[in-house]
Amino acid sequence: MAPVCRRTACKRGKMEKIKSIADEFAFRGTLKKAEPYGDGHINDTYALVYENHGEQKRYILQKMNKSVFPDIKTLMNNVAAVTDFLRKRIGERGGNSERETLTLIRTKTGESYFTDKDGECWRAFLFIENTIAYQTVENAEVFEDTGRAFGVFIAGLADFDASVLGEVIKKFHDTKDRYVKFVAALDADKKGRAASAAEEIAFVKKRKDYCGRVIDMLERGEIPLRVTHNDTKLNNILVDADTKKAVCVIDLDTIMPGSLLYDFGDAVRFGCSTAAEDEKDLSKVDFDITLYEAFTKGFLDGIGDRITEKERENLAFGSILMTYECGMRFLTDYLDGDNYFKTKYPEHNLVRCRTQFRLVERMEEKLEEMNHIASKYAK
Ligand code: ADP
Ligand code: GN1
Ligand code: MG
Repeated sequence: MAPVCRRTACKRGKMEKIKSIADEFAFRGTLKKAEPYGDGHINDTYALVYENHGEQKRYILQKMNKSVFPDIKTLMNNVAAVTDFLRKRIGERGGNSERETLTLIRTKTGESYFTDKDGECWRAFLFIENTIAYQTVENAEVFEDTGRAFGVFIAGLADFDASVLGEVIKKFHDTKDRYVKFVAALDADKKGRAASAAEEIAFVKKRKDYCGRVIDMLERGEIPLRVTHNDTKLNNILVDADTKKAVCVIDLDTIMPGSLLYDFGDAVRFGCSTAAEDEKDLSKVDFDITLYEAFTKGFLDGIGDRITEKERENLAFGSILMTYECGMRFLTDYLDGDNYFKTKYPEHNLVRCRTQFRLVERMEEKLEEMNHIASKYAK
């Protein structure tokens, strides 16, 4: 008998498990294929192919990350409430609700998720076909349209009743709290990694005063608390493969009350970089102001008069803050031993942190120009 390599056996075992989990959901037809899918840092995502009366249909199956989201019930209530709301809205304007928002596939017993015998939680969605989740911006027009879609998305949620949403991750974009967690990880230095990140640690400390600026404006009521997505990176929006128009905002796990500056800033953080989030060669990492202008133009067009003047004035700083915060989160996770973000090698989080801080520096240099762009496209 040919020897079975351990890795292959392990993969096969995992796929057997996926098949048995898939069997719990109300998919139509026979499962033909299941494979890992996408580039998310948090959940384990699989694409499933089912055959029904000779026709193939794909679905997304996800194992949710329970250490990131300890309260899966609240998380799934949020996802169901938001997708129900969006589905109605899309229907009212004659859109295609199976394409323009996520559609949950329930379990055979009608639940929104399934808990397996190990306590892991799974959910499923219709696969939104003929779309692309970009890892880097293809061109300015596509990014402008992404900005418009995020603007429309936030404006559309303005009428959603925030009181039905639970706070799935407490203090998610509370940068002051992120700083406290960073200091705790640094003090503990569990893995003895602080010495290898001295420059990055100094970078965070030097900019400590950034941490309170947005959260304090929210607390003082100077900018509104809204229902926001909170994780608006480019691969969380699906773009039509033919028309290159934004189709659907996905990854709704972190929908919670927050600031519009978080959503704008996080999209800029990821999309305006000239390199990947984990590029090792920092000479390739720069902030593309042309892309920033395109995104800002689209976003302000999409959100229309729903944005306040104070928010608009702070769009550029919001971009710096979200990039600083994300870098600080990668650094904290590096110091803590990589417990949060998925990593492929031991310095992965440190490498990611470095790209973020390079972007922060470049944005700081261009702050005035960025502010000018926001006022240029004011409605
Ligand atoms: P994570 O929280 O790990 O980022 P996501 O929900 O963003 O998980 O899913 C990971 C990736 O899977 C996305 O970036 C996208 O490429 C793909 N994906 C997720 N849901 C769908 C869907 N309904 N249709 C098509 N692709 C999807
Ligand atoms: C995570 O889930 P994903 O990969 O879309 C993270 C974001 C970070 C991002 C950095 C729930 O996003 O907050 O900005 O990685 N999501 C969560 O790439 O922590
Ligand atoms: Mg995602």
